[in-house]
Amino acid sequence: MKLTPFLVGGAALALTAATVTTASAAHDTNPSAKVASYSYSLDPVQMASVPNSQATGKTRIKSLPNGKVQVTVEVDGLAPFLPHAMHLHGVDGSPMDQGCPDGHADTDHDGLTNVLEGLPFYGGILTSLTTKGDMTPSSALALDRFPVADASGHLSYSRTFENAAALANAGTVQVVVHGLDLNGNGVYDFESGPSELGAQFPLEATLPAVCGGIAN
Ligand SMILES: [Ca+2]
Ligand SMILES: [Ca+2]
Ligand SMILES: [Cu+2]
Repeated sequence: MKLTPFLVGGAALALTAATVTTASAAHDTNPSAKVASYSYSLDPVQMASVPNSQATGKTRIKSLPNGKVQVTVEVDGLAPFLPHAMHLHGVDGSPMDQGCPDGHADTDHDGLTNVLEGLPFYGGILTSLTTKGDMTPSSALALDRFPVADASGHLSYSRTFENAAALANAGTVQVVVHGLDLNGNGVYDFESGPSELGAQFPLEATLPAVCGGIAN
């Protein structure tokens, strides 16, 4: 489903806000037409049968008139005390609505949707949602600079930054949060093997956990 951004004045904001709370993925608006704001639910990527995988949350992406982008992410149900790599995924310079992986993403039928199996859906990495420092795709797995879920598995993130790719694609990106503790032992380990992104990374650290975007 393609949703057309609303461009309305302040008088219509109350109505728009109500629309946002009842839709799983909806654009909302701001009194300034120069501010585009997009809110999405974050839904589990993995099937319900995958242990410790059913986190949920919400995200908001704002493109600000000063050329910056603000991204907020709130997730519940993630692996506690572990860092969670998060990215804006999409297609830089060629805005197209992709989406989050569906039940057909697991092409090797191992029961898990891997990062690379999700790529045809959410696209490549435009921005690494780190807590500090570099935010380019080269920080995609900089686990020492990603937010850490608290003792109850809640992750809260907000950062305002300049990033041309994120700004140009603010309305079409997917937000993907990674990291699942499949065996529930409190660490990312190699019991489930290494990530397809690099033998030094446990698969648990890179598996997509939740995803949200315009098409879901
Ligand atoms: Ca798979
Ligand atoms: Ca583990
Ligand atoms: Cu990602």
